[in-house]
Amino acid sequence: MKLLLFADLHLDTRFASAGPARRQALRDTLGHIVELAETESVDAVLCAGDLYEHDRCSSGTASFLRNAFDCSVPVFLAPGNDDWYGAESVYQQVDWTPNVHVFSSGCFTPVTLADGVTLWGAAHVGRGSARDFLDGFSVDRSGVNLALCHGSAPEDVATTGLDHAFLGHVHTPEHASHHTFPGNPDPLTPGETGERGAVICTVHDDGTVSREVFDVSAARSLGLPAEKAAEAFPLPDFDSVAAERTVRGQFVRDVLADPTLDTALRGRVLTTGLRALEGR
Ligand SMILES: [Mn+2]
Repeated sequence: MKLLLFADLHLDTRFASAGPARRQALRDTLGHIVELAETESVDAVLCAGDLYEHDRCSSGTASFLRNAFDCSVPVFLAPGNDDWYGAESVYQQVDWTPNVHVFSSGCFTPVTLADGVTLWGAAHVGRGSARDFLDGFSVDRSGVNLALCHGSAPEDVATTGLDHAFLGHVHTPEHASHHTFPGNPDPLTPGETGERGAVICTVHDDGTVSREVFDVSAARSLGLPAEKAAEAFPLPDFDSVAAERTVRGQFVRDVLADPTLDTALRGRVLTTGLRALEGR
């Protein structure tokens, strides 16, 4: 069985420069992902959350997503902390085509992908930081058991009986024997390294997974390759700002000391916050 995994696209996110073009590129990247799924005849597309940003969502995003996923492949969406599932969420506003399944429970819910292959999906159902869906979970059936969710401590997979967890939230790609973080497919912050993109995961009968990464980034065609991306997001020297006895110095100290932020998120919080506190 072949599954196309992606996560952390962050449609409608804010960029320091070239925002409209880059937000359009994020949409085009999703187009590339769906095209790849159809060309490669995968059995399903999996999105491990942060598909869009609820707080910045533009009015056209709901209809864009409906049309983007109106395709010949089953699509499974697991809402994350930035695109949490709720009454006012895009996930509930969209009249999805029948091939799209949105996980809407805060606990793992099973879906049969094929005979003997179960996909367990869960959703963030409110505002808040990533939670560990794997903690305390255990599968109740034989066959191949796969999970799809945003966040969670991947070392917990070992105690669940799952064969593999497809995860989002950590933007740096990580391909381990029992879990995969695909990373964000289109650049969001400077200095992003690793082989990132859409990951075609072949699930074997014994539950093992082999992976191939495909570059689906539309932003690269904007002439913003990795080296230039750093110029597009000029970053201040955080340590020197942290030494300042200013409002922004205190802000940087607090963010650097926050253990709940991963490197990618910390970079984004600092960049966005410093822009808002310019001169203070
Ligand atoms: Mn994310």
